[in-house]
Amino acid sequence: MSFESSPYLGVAPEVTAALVEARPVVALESTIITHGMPYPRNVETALGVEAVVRQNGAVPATIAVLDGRLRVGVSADEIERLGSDRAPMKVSRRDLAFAIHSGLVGGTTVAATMLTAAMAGIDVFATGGIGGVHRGATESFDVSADLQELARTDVTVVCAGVKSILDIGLTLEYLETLGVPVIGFRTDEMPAFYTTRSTYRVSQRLDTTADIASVIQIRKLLGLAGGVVVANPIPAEHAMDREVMEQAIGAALAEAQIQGVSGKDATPFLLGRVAELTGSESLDANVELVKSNARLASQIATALLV
Ligand code: PSU
Ligand code: MN
Repeated sequence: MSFESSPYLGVAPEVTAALVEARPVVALESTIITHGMPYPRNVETALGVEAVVRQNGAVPATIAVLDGRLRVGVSADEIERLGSDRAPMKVSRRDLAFAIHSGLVGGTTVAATMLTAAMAGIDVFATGGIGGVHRGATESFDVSADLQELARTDVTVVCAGVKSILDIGLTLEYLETLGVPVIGFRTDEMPAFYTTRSTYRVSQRLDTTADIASVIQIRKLLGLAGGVVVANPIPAEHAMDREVMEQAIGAALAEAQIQGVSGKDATPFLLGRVAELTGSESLDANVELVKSNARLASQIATALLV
């Protein structure tokens, strides 16, 4: 763990100062900016999420690849660059070195953001939804690298569960196999991103950020490698109708199959089609849940320092 920069890793001075002084820092991903939302809503959202982190007493560290460097903490102008680039790269663990080498603009996935956060010494990370086991994975083998990263990298990821473009049940089984706890914040049920419920159970429910921080600390003291998922349901007033979502997801999955979309393109394609089919309501919901996760992550980062 280093708070310092190197030729390939650039940690913003504000982030370094917070880490050195043991003040709370929250990492934020950038695939959501480059591949997860349309311009300019992606940029507005990324800036808004950083503001939420600050309002909750923590320092935001948006992670991305820019100009041949892995960056921890970027400027508003750089968020604009990420959000408006015409051909950004989606950067997961396997792509990191190439993305730095190529000089391309890269949005880091949950996996790449986690491992970069760990390099910089950041313990808590907020996002919308993590990747998981895709529906039909028994044939396609499409399992997000996010899950393996959770198995090996000691970062807590606050999310709104997993989208039901994925197989939620298989994703939870896979995380159980890897030894990754999925903590439901004030819920017994795994949230499904746009909806608060999924019928699948989380591994444990905790109702306070102090309890969550305690579990994270105990894991650390025991030397248990790997991350923790905190599943924070979308605020009820922003939740979507389950039937409407399931229909859109069914249609998007059918189109992906007809068009032969696979590999790293699968998730952005499905997210894009679902957003188009459900219109601005789903985009609004997405923005709100990310902000809610940023708030909770800031509170957990603060509780970890008490
Ligand atoms: N789920 C969302 N929005 C997203 C992603 C997932 O609701 O933007 C992004 C995240 O960056 C996640 C990545 O890490 O997609 C997973 O991609 P893949 O399934 O190819 O691993
Ligand atoms: Mn995949």
